[in-house]
Amino acid sequence: QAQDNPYERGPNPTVASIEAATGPFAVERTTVPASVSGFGGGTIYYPTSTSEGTFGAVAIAPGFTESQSATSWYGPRLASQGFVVFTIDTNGIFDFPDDRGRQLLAALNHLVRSSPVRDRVDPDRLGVMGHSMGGGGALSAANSTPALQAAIPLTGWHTTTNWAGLQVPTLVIGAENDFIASVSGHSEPFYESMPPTLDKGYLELAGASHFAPNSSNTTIAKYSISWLKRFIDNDTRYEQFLCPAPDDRTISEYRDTCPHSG
Ligand code: 9J3
Repeated sequence: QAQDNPYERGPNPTVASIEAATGPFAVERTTVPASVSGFGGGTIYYPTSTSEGTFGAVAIAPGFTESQSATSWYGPRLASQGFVVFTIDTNGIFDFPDDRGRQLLAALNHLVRSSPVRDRVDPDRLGVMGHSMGGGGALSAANSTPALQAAIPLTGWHTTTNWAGLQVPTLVIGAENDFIASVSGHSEPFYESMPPTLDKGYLELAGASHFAPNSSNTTIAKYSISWLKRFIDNDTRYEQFLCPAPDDRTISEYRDTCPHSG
């Protein structure tokens, strides 16, 4: 049977495949030096295969005082599912969210124009993620750049709570026991402020702290993979994991706009 979605990559997904520590693609990495302009360098994780064409890509920013090591686990985890993943360092570890957002966009620009893997990336299928102030940066980048295909703030922190202009499909991931970026002060108002017509989700990690996104987490991985696949790759094979809303015991609350339209 002919595949009618040109962006679909990899075999048909299962719960086991999105929960797995690694996906079907072998992954290599390359280092981008801090001397690059616009952001602080980073590490690009990419599928070695060139037989399926280009891949979508996502840039990931760390939080306040953090380096790329805080987000390293996303590299192999997401790239092995069929994405080019760029975990970045920011120019300064104290940079605020909007600055981190501009740096995420600079990183994506570098990725598709100048990086050694530029020929492997589809420049029209890009997304942003980030932890805490890096998650605030992901929101900021998505707000300024509607051509992005997906955003995932991870226990995001931003002084702006009104994202009514956002047009990028966004999965807001918060943590129930986050006392640094409380869900009541950050993730929940972020989600609620976004247009009701937007493809958006709110996933609250049960019993988790602000720093849950900094180490391997199967709940974060399986729904981030599903969101990126669904909106960067237009891969409706993953809609089954997002709609109807997930009811994992590791999720204290999920809000959605199912069924997705984009
Ligand atoms: O990136 C973050 O962890 C932001 C939380 C924070 O400490 O903000 C205080 C200014």
